[in-house]
Amino acid sequence: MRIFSGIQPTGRKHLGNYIGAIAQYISSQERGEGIFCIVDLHAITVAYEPIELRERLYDTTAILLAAGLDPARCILFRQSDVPEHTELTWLLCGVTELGRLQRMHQFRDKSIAQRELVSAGLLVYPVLMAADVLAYRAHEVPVGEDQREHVELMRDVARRFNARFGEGKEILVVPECRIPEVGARIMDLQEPARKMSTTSDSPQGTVYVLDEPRAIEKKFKSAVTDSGSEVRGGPEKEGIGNLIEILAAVRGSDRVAVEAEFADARYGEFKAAVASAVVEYLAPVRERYQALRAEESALEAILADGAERARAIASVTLADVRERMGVGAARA
Ligand code: AQP
Repeated sequence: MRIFSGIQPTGRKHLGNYIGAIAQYISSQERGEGIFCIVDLHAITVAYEPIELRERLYDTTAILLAAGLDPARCILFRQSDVPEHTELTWLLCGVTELGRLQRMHQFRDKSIAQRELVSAGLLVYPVLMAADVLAYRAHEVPVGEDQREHVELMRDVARRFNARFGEGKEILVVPECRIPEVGARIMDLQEPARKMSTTSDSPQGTVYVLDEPRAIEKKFKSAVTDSGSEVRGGPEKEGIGNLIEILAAVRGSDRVAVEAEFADARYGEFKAAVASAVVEYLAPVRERYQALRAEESALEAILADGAERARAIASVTLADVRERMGVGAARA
């Protein structure tokens, strides 16, 4: 089984990214052939600084390695090192419905948030994401809940391509979305109705993977809850429900077990337990990160090797797609 996922080089990865996506990447190395891509071309669809982009790319690479991605057991590479992604994007634009792109939640939300330019790249973003996955004929895409709509779109693009050009064959694999049962949508600690997010302006509501233990404890201590006192989820209890979800995810257990364990606890005691579990969960990553991040040439070598191996796979798909679409000279 081939597993593919992409992650943006935003550097400051948060607990939502970690639980929803990165933890799944690590465990998928046991289940199949993992291919993981740091998507710098996606990052340029919103306002950004070129110098920072390179720095954040190394930060993200070091976080993934510190979390446990092993280049000997998976492929880890930088999207822009494999030009097949951009060529396939253009080819797939021919089987992608414009109206669907305009209705995508992420496009609508992010285009409203842009102060200067709403780029065409923001609109075409989901086609690039489809190309990322379809180029590898991946079977599974581990992501958080917010990416479900994008995976649905890429499934439709693959189906449409196969119907139009496949002559009865599945030229592009229709991938399955893999969303974790617990922790698929971690919410902001200060605004529990909103997902924890890189671009939200909520530093106290966002727990970063590289936060110091004291900062993590402080954020959980000030997490917004409700006027009640019972540790259980449900309507009007989004804040506590989110903390229950976080504790269940980092312990690898479930919400029911957490609620049962803390049935008699006060909110303060429960928040402290969640904070200490998260500190323990992230500590090994933060400790390994510093040494890995210091060696940029070693990170480059890992990415270059990954790109070469990725390209060997993607170029085969591209040749098939070009052939089927009648683009370029016919194959001998
Ligand atoms: N709150 C979340 N809970 C669970 N999973 C999440 N993901 C993101 N937020 C949550 C998952 O993380 C993976 C990487 O996402 P990305 O490449 O989009 O990285 P990002 O831009 O740094 O993350 P954000 O916070 O999603 O960014 P914005 O601010 O743009 O909203 C994906 O698999 C995603 O599902």
